[in-house]
Amino acid sequence: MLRYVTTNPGKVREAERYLPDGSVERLDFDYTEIQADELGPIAARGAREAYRHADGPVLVDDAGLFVEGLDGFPGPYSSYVHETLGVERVQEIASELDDRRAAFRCTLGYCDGEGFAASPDPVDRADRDTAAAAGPDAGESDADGGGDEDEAADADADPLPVKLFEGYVPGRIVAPRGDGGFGYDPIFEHDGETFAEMDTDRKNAVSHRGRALEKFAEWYADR
Ligand code: ITT
Ligand code: NA
Repeated sequence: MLRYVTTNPGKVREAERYLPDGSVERLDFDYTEIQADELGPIAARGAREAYRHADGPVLVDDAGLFVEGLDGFPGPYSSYVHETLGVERVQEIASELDDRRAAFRCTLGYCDGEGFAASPDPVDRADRDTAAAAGPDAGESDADGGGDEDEAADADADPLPVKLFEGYVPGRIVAPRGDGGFGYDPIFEHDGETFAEMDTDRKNAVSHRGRALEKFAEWYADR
């Protein structure tokens, strides 16, 4: 049994569409989210902590909203900003900006205590999205830049292997519309619709989490 480790049931609702019936259950565990400027190291550390807690295979899901006109803020701080400012005030702040483009990013971290034959690296970055994209860490050169040092240092400190899968979707911040989804969905518009106006399948078809889950499911099927 794979445990999808999150305090957020909305994430599991989306994830279930990608995994065989009955093969995944939610583990409501609030792993430590380290402070970092990228999602990868947060997911890697979280996956190791969750694996030790669950004593079995786990998938953690770290996501964030990166607003272009705010240099990628709130990014890795999206959860804290959601709890403190809230969606409405993030939208108000964004409405003052010239550049309201934004992106959602999702990093899944898988850990089952084993190594990964195809990827001798404890943290495999091969699945990283390299699309030219909104957000401060977008683009290939940045993606291969500073982050690797963090991962290496992280890996040195804790050699338990973690495999990462990343997904990204561009959009823009708009006044709230729709009542589906969760979190920042009402203010994130993609292709003329907010994520809160889409049902789960349509959000999955374009979303950051859908892209990451697709990569994970393909890899996991051969595991
Ligand atoms: P866990 O960490 O326990 O999984 P969380 O909701 O705190 O749950 P994140 O830290 O990954 O998850 O998410 C950061 C914030 O971004 C949080 O406020 C989420 O509600 C929001 N968020 C994540 N994915 C989202 C999505 O697909 N659509 C809208 N908001 C999302
Ligand atoms: Na969180």
